Amino acid sequence: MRIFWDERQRAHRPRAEFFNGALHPAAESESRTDSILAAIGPAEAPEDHGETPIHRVHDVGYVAFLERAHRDWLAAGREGDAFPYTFPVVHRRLRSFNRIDADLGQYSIDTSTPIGPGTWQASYWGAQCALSGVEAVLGGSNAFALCRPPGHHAGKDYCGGYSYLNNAVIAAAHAQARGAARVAILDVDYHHGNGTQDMVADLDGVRFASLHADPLTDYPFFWGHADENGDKVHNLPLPRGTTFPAYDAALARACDWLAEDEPELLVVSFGADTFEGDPISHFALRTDDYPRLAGRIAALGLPTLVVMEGGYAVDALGPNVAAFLSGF
Ligand code: OKP
Ligand code: ZN
Repeated sequence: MRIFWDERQRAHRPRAEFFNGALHPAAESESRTDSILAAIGPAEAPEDHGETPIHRVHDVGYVAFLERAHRDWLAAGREGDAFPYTFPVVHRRLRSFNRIDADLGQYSIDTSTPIGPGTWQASYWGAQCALSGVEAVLGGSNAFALCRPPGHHAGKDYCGGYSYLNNAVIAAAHAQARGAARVAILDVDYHHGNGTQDMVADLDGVRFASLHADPLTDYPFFWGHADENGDKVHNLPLPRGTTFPAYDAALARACDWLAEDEPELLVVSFGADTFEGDPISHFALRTDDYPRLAGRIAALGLPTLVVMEGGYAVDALGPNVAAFLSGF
């Protein structure tokens, strides 16, 4: 398993996120990286594939916004991380403004995803890890892209859920550009990958299956329900409290559905926030469940890229990631 990580990803250091009527310390912290690196050993730096593979799936205006948002924020006389506060509610007219607060609302779905001075740099290099991971997989070795910040809540033209660039979708589209006709994306983070689901709608030959907490009870609420399922999307919402036997049964169904399409390559969005000790999540997987979980995915027998998504029990995060990767 080749491992990709870039030190420039450390530049994203969100201080706080807003929910339940208050600011809380950001759960998606830089210490997550140290826990993972300590457990899985040395990583390779990615190659720079530039912005072309990002523009293949993200809106040009959105990417330009990510690059300049924090400068505009400072120019408006603000300090700290940039946060949105007004959103273009469904059916309101989108237009271009010369106002950072309008841009933040237009390109965000929530108030958990602040933009700081290093957010673009970190997201860019995280995406490069995913792209180098694809190259490794096409070269015959499975790969793990230690993407931080995560990506699966980011859509074509929006950030959300601590995610700015959708690493899994950038990787899948790059694999297609390099010749893979059919690519499967399997999302095993605790939260539904709404951004991935939205973006996959625009990609012929890409299927998305996801196991996640029922959005009736958990973020992102407005996506991830079973009645969204169709030819390209297979959501398997699970109740809070889910333990490994029920999780594994749902995973078997997800894998069978992905295999039907005979994909040439698999991208796994892996979140360790399904862990019993996760501070913001409510499943009950244990560290020694992760090798078996990964074993079922590996049994698909596909060239596989794993991209990192969530996981917030920082001390257990490294051991959980190492346990998962050991199953391949
Ligand atoms: C990102 B990933 C916390 C409210 C904030 C945002 C969750 C983002 C999860 N109680 N919710 O999928 O791990
Ligand atoms: Zn998550």
